[in-house]
Amino acid sequence: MSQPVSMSGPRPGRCRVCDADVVEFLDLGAQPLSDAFLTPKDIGHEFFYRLAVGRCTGCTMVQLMEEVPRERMFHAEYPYHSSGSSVMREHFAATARRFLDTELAGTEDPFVVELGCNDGVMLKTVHEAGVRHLGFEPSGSVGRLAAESGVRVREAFFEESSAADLRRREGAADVIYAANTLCHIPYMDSVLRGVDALLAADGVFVFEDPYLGDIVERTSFDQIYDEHFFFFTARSVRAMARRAGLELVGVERLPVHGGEVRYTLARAGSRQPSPAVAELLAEEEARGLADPRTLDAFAERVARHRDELVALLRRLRAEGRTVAAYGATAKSATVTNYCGIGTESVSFVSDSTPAKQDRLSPGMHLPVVPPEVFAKARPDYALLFAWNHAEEIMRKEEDFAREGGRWILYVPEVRVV
Ligand code: DWN
Ligand code: SAH
Ligand code: ZN
Repeated sequence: MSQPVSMSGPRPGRCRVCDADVVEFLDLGAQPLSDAFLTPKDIGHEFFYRLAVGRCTGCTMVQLMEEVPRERMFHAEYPYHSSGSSVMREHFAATARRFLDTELAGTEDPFVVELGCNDGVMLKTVHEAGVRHLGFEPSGSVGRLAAESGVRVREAFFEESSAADLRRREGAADVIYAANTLCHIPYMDSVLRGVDALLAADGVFVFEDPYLGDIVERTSFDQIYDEHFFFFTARSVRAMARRAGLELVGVERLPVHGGEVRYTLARAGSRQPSPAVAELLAEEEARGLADPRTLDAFAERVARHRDELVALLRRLRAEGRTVAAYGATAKSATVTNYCGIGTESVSFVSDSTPAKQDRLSPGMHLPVVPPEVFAKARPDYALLFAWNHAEEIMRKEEDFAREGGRWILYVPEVRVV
């Protein structure tokens, strides 16, 4: 294992990027670990923290007010498998091919490093192309699956010490990549020093994470949970990059996971920023994305959507309808615990992940069952917790709708389809 970094971090209310004051704009209350699916003996021993979000008065970075120690979240039983969605498998295969065909074309003996490679969903393609690579993956449960498909994995957190160690042993990386991982890392200073130690002079650091612009636009408040510490914008990422001697040279909006942005950072002066960077910065400015009033209005909509969802579930229950849920997402911990959705309103959650099945959802203890149980139970309604995979799931479960079942969505609005 690599060296520990200061896990407690600065006092709450100080920015984890620039140390200026952070002002809270949304409190989602006491929450359990979003990916801690329980066995009956775990009941009564759950870890709770206060889930609240604020905005930095200096660099505008939106971030959690309280930090959960990383070992509580990412460990040998981490249950999320990135390859559980065919859309995501294709997304990451295309990402790898893009690196191989453009960024790395012509580079002699290229080296690709990934933070949070999970089950190898992206690096598998890099490995199959015979390209040198390494994935950092602290969660042994999923890292093992990556290794089984031939991917080189280091069971460690990426941070300054582990990155510098890799640089000494294997040389500089041409591409450092992180999908849905950088936003999980409060100790950003250490990670950026690690990137500085490891990145080749003309290399790129590419990462993609849920975009604050989409979260605000769609009121997708369930993107806020323990693992999602930062909520990036082009503006806050550019400020963060500059503090580390890096420049934001590319941005690309992605449709996956309900709306993300892929950011490309390079050493300052090594590349010309693409016009898309200035365009997105201007769009954010025009939308007032960094304006506290925009975030206060978002917080008001969150409370309204909660009230509407709770009212809908109460009405369906009064009418004697049966309601199940679909997708035991990490995101749904926020929804169920913030809205108080327990087994009186949703009888179970269907999920295809073996590590989540036959367990109880964190905090509200909804039983998680395999999809076959969902098909047999034929509930009247299904609350789609995995709304980001709506198309894929509705296609897979077309029998449900054909036989009269209705989907309940709560992003971007509470509605029945
Ligand atoms: O950032 C993160 C993202 C990438 O993944 C992590 N912090 C944790 C995790 O978040 P999540 O659990 O909200 O991710 P998903 O991809 O929305 O989870 C989908 C869930 O639904 C999985 O448990 C698998 C399940 N599923 C299913 O049962 N049938 C998914 C699909 C596509 C299906 O057809
Ligand atoms: N890249 C995958 C996985 C996202 S889940 C995808 O997009 O689907 C986030 C992953 O990051 C988890 O597997 C977790 O174990 C890992 N992780 C958390 N902190 C990390 C760190 N400091 N370095 C590397 N991986 C980390
Ligand atoms: Zn800041």
